[in-house]
Amino acid sequence: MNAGFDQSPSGWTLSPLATFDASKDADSCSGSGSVRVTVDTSTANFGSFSRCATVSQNTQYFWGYQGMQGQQDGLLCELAFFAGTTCSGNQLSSEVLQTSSTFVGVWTTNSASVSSPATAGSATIRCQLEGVGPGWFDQIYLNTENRY
Ligand SMILES: [Ca+2]
Repeated sequence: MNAGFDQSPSGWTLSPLATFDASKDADSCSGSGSVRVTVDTSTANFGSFSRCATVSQNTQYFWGYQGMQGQQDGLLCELAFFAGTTCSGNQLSSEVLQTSSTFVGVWTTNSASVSSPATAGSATIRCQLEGVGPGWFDQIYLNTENRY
């Protein structure tokens, strides 16, 4: 699912304040990159991006991301499950992974596991800046194995 933003943010939907950044990569991998998010303080719009993935019902999933914050206050990603395969309609459940690190300018990992609801068919991962920023995201995954 292009978890590492190799060459581009292909497969992800980016808001106007989220851009592909070829100069920053969580694994210092040339040819890869990350997504940079900023905030418009005059409108309080925060950069975000998301994608929809199909999921199985009643299944344990591992998910997470690597994030780097330009200032404290951070980053977050939200995982939300839906019935059907198009990530539409009412959310069945959701959970949020916020950066807990106070480190600035270094990549840190946030991960969790969750069981999909009995009627789940799809899930969105949506990530956004929640502070002054800027922030970067890389290696965003949702897997049945604990890896990206
Ligand atoms: Ca990358």
